[in-house]
Amino acid sequence: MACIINVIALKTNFTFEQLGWNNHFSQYFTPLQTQGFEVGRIAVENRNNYVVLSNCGELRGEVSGKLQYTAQSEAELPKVGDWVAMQVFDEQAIIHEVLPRQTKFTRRAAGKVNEEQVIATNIDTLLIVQSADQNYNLRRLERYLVMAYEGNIEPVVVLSKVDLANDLPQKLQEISKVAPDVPVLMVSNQTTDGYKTLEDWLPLHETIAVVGSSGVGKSTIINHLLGESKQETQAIRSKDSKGRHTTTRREMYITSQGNILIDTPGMRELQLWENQEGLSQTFADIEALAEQCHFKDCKHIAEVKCAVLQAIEEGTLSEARYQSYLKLQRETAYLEASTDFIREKNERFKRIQKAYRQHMKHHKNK
Ligand SMILES: Nc1nc2c(ncn2[C@@H]2O[C@H](COP(=O)(O)OP(=O)(O)OP(=O)(O)O)[C@@H](O)[C@H]2O)c(=O)[nH]1
Ligand SMILES: [Mg+2]
Ligand SMILES: [Zn+2]
Repeated sequence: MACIINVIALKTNFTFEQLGWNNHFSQYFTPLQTQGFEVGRIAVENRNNYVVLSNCGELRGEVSGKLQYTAQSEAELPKVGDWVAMQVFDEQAIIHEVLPRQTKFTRRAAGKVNEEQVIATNIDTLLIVQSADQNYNLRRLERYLVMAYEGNIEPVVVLSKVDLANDLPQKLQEISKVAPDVPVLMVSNQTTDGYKTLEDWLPLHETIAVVGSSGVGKSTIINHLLGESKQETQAIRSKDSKGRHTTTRREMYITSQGNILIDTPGMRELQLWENQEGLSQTFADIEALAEQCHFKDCKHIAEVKCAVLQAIEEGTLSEARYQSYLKLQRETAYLEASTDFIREKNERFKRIQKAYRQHMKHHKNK
């Protein structure tokens, strides 16, 4: 059944282009369209199903048996932000394929060394929210920056709860050192300071994912932008919310102006899932220094004529930032090594299986 309406029949009247559709996706979708598939964008991922925005309105979606079976890993299944090819039956969508992602925000699955967890996809801008009170943490900010750059996503820092901060200028200065080329916005959901700047800044029809620790005010900001309390925030559940996450799932919202916002639950573990790229961009200052080291393979630990160590000594590079760089580098190296290890193990297993099957076949034929 093809749907005739040509705008997403949500409460909004936006076209696919206004919801982030572009040539990249249409190039992959055209052949699928000739086979009779519809296109949709994943707005919510529940445990066993999805909410999909489509020409036919808001649909409940499920993954086809084939996609379930052929997906190489959990990360390849549909995630919030994905554009998908699907078949539509009444209010139901069967999702057959995830169109290649343009960007993705991803981390190492909590507690699992070798599993990628895709948080959301096809994001243009990552709003990294840190509250100006006790949650403020430059090392965590660095981690988010690495993840943004790694996923090809433009980062923006939002300092929230500025009503609770007493040393704002100092914090801004510290942030500008850690993220020199990244815009910093400041808001207070209490006094509404900074709301106007945030609204003016928000790019239209781009997908913006809002990330940050639990309780920093992500949902409160989104509620304000939506002009209604669509999202539960901690204040509403204050009786039972001791240390708990209020937002429990990732969800895409469209404001009446056409801003596409993805709310995410606060993340406690931020393990990297990446290679060198995001790290180099985040620590461009250290990498630039490293080029001036005397030894080409300088590890910047105890070498003579090391430009990095010299910068620390002279006070132009902070010891904490340097330690953070080393730590994230170790984490990346460890991940690379263990991924290789698992891959090798899987291949060995497959070889053994194959040999066994051949052996059995040979045996039978005898
Ligand atoms: N003083 C002050 N409180 C705020 C501000 N923004 C949010 N809060 C309060 O902080 C608490 C947490 O806000 P939420 O919006 O639920 O935080 P969240 O980041 O969505 O948290 P999770 O969903 O758990 O990840 C609520 O009680 C808010 O009222 C602010 O700018 N100033
Ligand atoms: Mg929330
Ligand atoms: Zn060095």
